[in-house]
Amino acid sequence: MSELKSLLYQKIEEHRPRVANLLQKYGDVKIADVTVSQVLGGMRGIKSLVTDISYLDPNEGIRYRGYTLPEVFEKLPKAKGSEMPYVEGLFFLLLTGEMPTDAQVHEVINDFSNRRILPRYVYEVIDAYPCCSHPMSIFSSAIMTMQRESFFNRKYKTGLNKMDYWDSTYEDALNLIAKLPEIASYIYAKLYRDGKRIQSNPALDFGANFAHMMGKGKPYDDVSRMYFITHADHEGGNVSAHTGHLVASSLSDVYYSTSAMVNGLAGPLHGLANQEVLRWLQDMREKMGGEIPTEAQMKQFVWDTLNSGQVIPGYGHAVLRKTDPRYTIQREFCLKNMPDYELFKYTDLLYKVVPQILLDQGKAKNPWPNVDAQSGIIQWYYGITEFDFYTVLFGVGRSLGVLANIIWDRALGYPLERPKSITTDMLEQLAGVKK
Ligand code: HAX
Repeated sequence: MSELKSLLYQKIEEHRPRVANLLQKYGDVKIADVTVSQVLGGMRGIKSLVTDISYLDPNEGIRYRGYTLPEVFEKLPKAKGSEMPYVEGLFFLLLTGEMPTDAQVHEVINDFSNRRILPRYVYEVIDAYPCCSHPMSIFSSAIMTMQRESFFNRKYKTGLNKMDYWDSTYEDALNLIAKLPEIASYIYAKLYRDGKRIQSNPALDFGANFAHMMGKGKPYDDVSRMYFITHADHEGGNVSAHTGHLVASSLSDVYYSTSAMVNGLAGPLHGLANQEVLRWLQDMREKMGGEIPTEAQMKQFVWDTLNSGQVIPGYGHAVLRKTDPRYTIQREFCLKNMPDYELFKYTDLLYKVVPQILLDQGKAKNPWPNVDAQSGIIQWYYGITEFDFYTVLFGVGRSLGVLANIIWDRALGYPLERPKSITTDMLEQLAGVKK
């Protein structure tokens, strides 16, 4: 058994009694009341999910296993000559809660490498898609196609003990994660590079191999590592993480759950916002004829967007109430690597003007930028200008967190998710509007 799996097993054994104790002795303890506006308002702030993998503080931003993002980037092992940590190290941290050693990370790198080969039929499914399809729909289908490989399903049919669900789910999850860079880069090759596939290199880690298959050298390997790590997890309630958890709660396998997660990510209020930012910026760039806008012109452009009833993509958040640290990490990368880049100047100017405009408009609860305000600029700078593809990158990263969560869901025996709905009549009665 790998060190990762045996350490995980030990952690699961330690954790199970905590959940059992809570349920047996403290099951009736009240956590909070729920208001009408929460029920009608997308369940904002209702504490009804548990995950130990990450926690989102509205003012501080995300912590992975208790570590802030800057700490994660500082403490995780890095390849020689790289500024960004190995993605495999992050997965180790998410699963076990422990910072891995270099040797532990290399064991995961080898493990992923051994699981990376895609069945031929996945390429055929990708090839069969009509040319104008969105990369996210192809990504979702490619994952779905592999459902027949599910180890968990095969074991379940033979009469699997509930305590052992996590083991085959772990195998499925690692098999899937290891294949995602291959799937994503082939979708890119198929849609935008005449289908010219670059074979993976088994000697490379997750980030470097993805860069290699995208036809990019350094520093795109670090860009990929940074991208996958910053997008990996954002606690349990966001649409993608929640969808993955929800679908898996019916004991659907990780292929069904991850494909569903990807579908949730593909909406413009969630992961697709990264492509919307670029679409919006390119529109502005066209109007400016290549000139950098003045502050006044930028303000006008932002107001025009708001006045036409659209949202400013990349700004606002359902939980965060400050600048997203995922934005800050990427902004610092830009300041270091592309301070004079035209599009970076656009985003920098937006950072200056948008928050005050959103405050003046008085609607958005959070006027600050989120992860998507900055990420596409970096991709564009390194030659990935097909912005429809950006959410696929998000999906590869988000799979790390979602799958780590699903393994733990199985380990702790979390039940089928089934909240209660009520009618508008009942709400009116509860509010005292109707007798
Ligand atoms: N531009 C314009 N208006 C905005 C806004 C923005 N960026 N953010 C919020 N608002 C508006 C809302 O549309 C809402 O208007 P109505 O009352 O007319 O419906 C009002 O302000 C209150 O919304 P809120 O409570 O502040 O925000 P929500 O929790 O409802 O929504 C969203 C959070 C992220 C969906 C929202 O801020 C938004 O649409 N942002 C732009 C799209 C975006 O960047 N999405 C990515 C978010 C991060 C993420 O998940 N990445 O994957």
